[in-house]
Amino acid sequence: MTHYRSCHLCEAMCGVAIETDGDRITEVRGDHEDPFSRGYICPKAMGLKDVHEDPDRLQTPLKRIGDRHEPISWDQAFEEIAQKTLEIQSRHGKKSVASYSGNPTVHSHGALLFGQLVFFKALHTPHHFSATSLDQLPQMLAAYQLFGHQLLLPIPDLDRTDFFLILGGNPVVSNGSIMTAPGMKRRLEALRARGGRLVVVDPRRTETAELADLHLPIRPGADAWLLLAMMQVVLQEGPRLGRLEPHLDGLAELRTLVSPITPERAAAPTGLEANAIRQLALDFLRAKTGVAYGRVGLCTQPFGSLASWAVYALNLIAGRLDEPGGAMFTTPAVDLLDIAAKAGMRGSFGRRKSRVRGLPEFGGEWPTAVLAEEIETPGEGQIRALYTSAGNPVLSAPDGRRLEKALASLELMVSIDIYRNETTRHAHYLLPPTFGVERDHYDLAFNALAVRNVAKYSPALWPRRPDQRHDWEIFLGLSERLERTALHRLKHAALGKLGTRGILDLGLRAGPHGGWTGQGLSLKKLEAAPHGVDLGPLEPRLPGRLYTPNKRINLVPKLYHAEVRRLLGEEQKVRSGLVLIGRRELRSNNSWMHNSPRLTKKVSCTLLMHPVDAAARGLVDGAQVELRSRIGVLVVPLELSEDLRPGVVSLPHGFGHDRPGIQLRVAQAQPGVSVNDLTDPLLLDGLSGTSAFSDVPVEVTAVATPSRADPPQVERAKGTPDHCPS
Ligand SMILES: Nc1nc2c(c(=O)[nH]1)N[C@H]1C(S)=C(S)[C@@H](COP(=O)(O)OP(=O)(O)OC[C@H]3O[C@@H](n4cnc5c(=O)[nH]c(N)nc54)[C@H](O)[C@@H]3O)O[C@H]1N2
Ligand SMILES: Nc1nc2c(c(=O)[nH]1)N[C@H]1C(S)=C(S)[C@@H](COP(=O)(O)OP(=O)(O)OC[C@H]3O[C@@H](n4cnc5c(=O)[nH]c(N)nc54)[C@H](O)[C@@H]3O)O[C@H]1N2
Ligand code: SF4
Ligand SMILES: [Mo]
Repeated sequence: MTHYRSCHLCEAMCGVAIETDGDRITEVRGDHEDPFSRGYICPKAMGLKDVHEDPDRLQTPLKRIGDRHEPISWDQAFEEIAQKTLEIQSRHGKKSVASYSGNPTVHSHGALLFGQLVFFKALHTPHHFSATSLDQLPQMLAAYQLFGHQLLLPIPDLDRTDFFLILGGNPVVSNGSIMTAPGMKRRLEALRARGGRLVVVDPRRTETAELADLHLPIRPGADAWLLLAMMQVVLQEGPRLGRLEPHLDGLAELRTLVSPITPERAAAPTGLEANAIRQLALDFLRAKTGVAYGRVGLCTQPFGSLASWAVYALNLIAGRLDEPGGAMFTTPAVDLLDIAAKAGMRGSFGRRKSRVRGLPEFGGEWPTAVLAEEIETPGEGQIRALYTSAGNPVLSAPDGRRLEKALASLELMVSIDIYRNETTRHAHYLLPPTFGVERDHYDLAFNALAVRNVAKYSPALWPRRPDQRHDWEIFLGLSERLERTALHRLKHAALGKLGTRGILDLGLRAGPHGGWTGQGLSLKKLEAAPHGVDLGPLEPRLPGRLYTPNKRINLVPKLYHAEVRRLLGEEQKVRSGLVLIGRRELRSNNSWMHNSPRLTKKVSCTLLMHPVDAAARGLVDGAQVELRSRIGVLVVPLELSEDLRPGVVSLPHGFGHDRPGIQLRVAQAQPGVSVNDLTDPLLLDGLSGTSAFSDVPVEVTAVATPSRADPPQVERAKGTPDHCPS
């Protein structure tokens, strides 16, 4: 039987055709009739089959007894967990409970709707954490500050642009992020074929940089310098405010702010030539259409918020915002951000400070960098119970070893996850939901971040077995037992009856393409279009789409003034020695797709280093080396590469499957090391508290007795973990 759906493994939303025989998947291929992806898939699509059929995937709720996990029923699990949670809250207060949501949450409409909107409310705690503060928070903060809504993110109009400037993103490998566009390589090649230019700013000559007309190997962490200097050139040359001019404030302030930051001045910190910076700014300004776009490498650095704001501001003053071929806003079939705004949730920043370190709240969350200390530090509000859902913070958050110890000290840990991995092995209760293909699917988030307005509903391949639960049913089951008043019972019963399908139908009908009569988009209409529907190119949406109270854009919100001063204050910072950056691999997905033999065959966890740096240290290709930061030491194989900027080394994240007690046999056989055993919870984007995984100071030395057979090792660094090196 053939099933058509969207692959939910990354943001690209490729249409897949899946052949099944009983409960087995026999084939996964690209769906040529999907109007958006037109048959494209990447090698990872086979992960849909491999994860579904993985014998290590958990199938039943588990309870920890001693150091073993034993199967229990869903009812027993829900009852016991709720009872223990309420008991801990009655002893230590509501705030003693916390949640952590990982990346796949965003790929499940059920988890998004019932996790955030139902379950979090039932927990009655202000302590929430997520992968946002390890990722795109600086972009959300900039959107909140400039456009009045943390989810109103501008998307590159990739298929119509003539000049695409990418900073800190590698879409050829990541398949695009905050830029949903299946078949990224094809689209970038099409850009060049129509005479457009692609420029990539990245300390490594990445797979995307390979395709570019120009690659600028910037020094890690210096993008704010580059972008501010580009703005200085644009303002000197004469900004193009275009259609948005009557709605903009703050141009004079921006001029004052960036006027001292000339290309000549930015040359030293960026490691780029002044002429190259000036020329880039002029080319960007003069191109027929153009867009600047920043992603993970731009966000997760010490000035990530400043750089993310600067990308948006540069687009604004070059006339690139809200224009075809520029950075545009989507008109999604389910307009989640508008629904959120109507419910009073446009975002928030700094309303509260974290208990131990005083980092700012964002959108009701704390930076994940403070999770370990909030568990470890006694006092009112100390976290004693933690729910994790679709996350693996032991491998994805800074100083995973410390977090691991903290997790082991919790009174209650509950994990909703399909695997027992480095994080969930610590759980007292492990609740495995159905996996992607076993549930229906609608991309609430990525349809709203796509380079065209599209919509597609994917039915489940099979009805779930009676002993399985979807994510949303787990959240509802727990909520029902946490809140038992008559009113809550009514609410839960109504939501349960509606289910994700009912809510989705309401969202589609209420959305900009929907309707309550037969005319507009509804679930029924989407079900009748199994390959998905195309709702047209992105269209100018401003000023109507703005959520700022005065419906205007302030080019330089106050927060960023202080950041520019901080940047200038660090101008003379001595930059010597090696710094570490990350990377992603095509056949990998953060920490959780390393249990597929077919995908892991071509994935390797090596430290990339420029031959010049290796020669200076007497190191050779393939040698085992010690990689050391303030936080710890890892032993990893070295891979020499001229693609790296000298002075920079690169290690991918998501590995380190050598921890005991996990159930991931393929991954364990090829464990690699976890870069986050080295990254530092004190190294942050100074404004938002996002972890700065880029620009981490490290040393690399030969291992005393080098041997390829050496297992990866970690030892704790000496010194005080609570003291920042700089
Ligand atoms: N050093 C360094 N660290 C990084 C990054 C980096 O570039 N460098 N990148 C950061 C980024 S961008 C991100 S997004 C984070 C990711 O950080 P996390 O979200 O914490 O980690 P993931 O590895 O994505 O883990 C996803 C988990 O979800 C589970 N899972 C998969 N599908 C489902 C499902 O349908 N339901 C449920 N309940 N569980 C499911 C998997 O088994 C896995 O345990 O890592 C961050 N960490
Ligand atoms: N195959 C695969 N695809 C994925 C994932 C995966 O793990 N594997 N993860 C998914 C997730 S959760 C996300 S968020 C997206 C991420 O999507 P992208 O952001 O496109 O992916 P990255 O490979 O993290 O790209 C970050 C780039 O920033 C560069 N960089 C590092 N430091 C700096 C710096 O200081 N300045 C500049 N200019 N560049 C810098 C790195 O060298 C790297 O090339 O990918 C998603 N897709
Ligand atoms: S690019 Fe992403 S959505 Fe497309 S097949 Fe690969 S993993 Fe799936
Ligand atoms: Mo991410």
